[in-house]
Amino acid sequence: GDAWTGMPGSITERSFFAIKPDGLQRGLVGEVMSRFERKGWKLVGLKMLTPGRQLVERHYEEHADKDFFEKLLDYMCSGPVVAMVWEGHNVIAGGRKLLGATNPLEAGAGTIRGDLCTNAGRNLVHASDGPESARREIELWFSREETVQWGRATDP
Ligand code: IDP
Repeated sequence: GDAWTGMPGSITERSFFAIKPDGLQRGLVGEVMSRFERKGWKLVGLKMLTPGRQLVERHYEEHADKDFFEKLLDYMCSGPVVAMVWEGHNVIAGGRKLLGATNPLEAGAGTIRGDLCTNAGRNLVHASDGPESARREIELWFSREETVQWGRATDP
């Protein structure tokens, strides 16, 4: 295929991110997006939606057997999220670094979760955890037409 989901290992690597409902409730959309922009990554997909249960079940299918699964679905479906695709050098691993650990107590100072939240059950932002999940999640949340290919003077 033509890899609209990105080419891992290249500067056109892409990853999926979502600002979770607590991020919108707390008015932290700009703060979170600003950190990605300042890092140097390029926004290539953006939309806002209140996800349905089916979408979130598929998104988190690897956690279906966890005791927190039902609560996780309730949380993720409780209000609008901002779904995003960002592109750039090491955006998959680097995006995870910017977020910090799943449990904000273990997330370092300077990370989004370390700086801005306290609870693993309300940890503000999702980021794909590897090339396979990046591709799977971009395809799950976006159609090809909803992503944008555009150039910046700084890209070369
Ligand atoms: P990640 O978001 O850092 O990739 P995962 O282990 O994939 O973390 O877990 C997915 C999401 O499930 C977390 O972001 C968090 O919202 C929720 N979660 C994970 N562990 C717990 C827990 O122990 N209690 C409550 N929620 C949890």
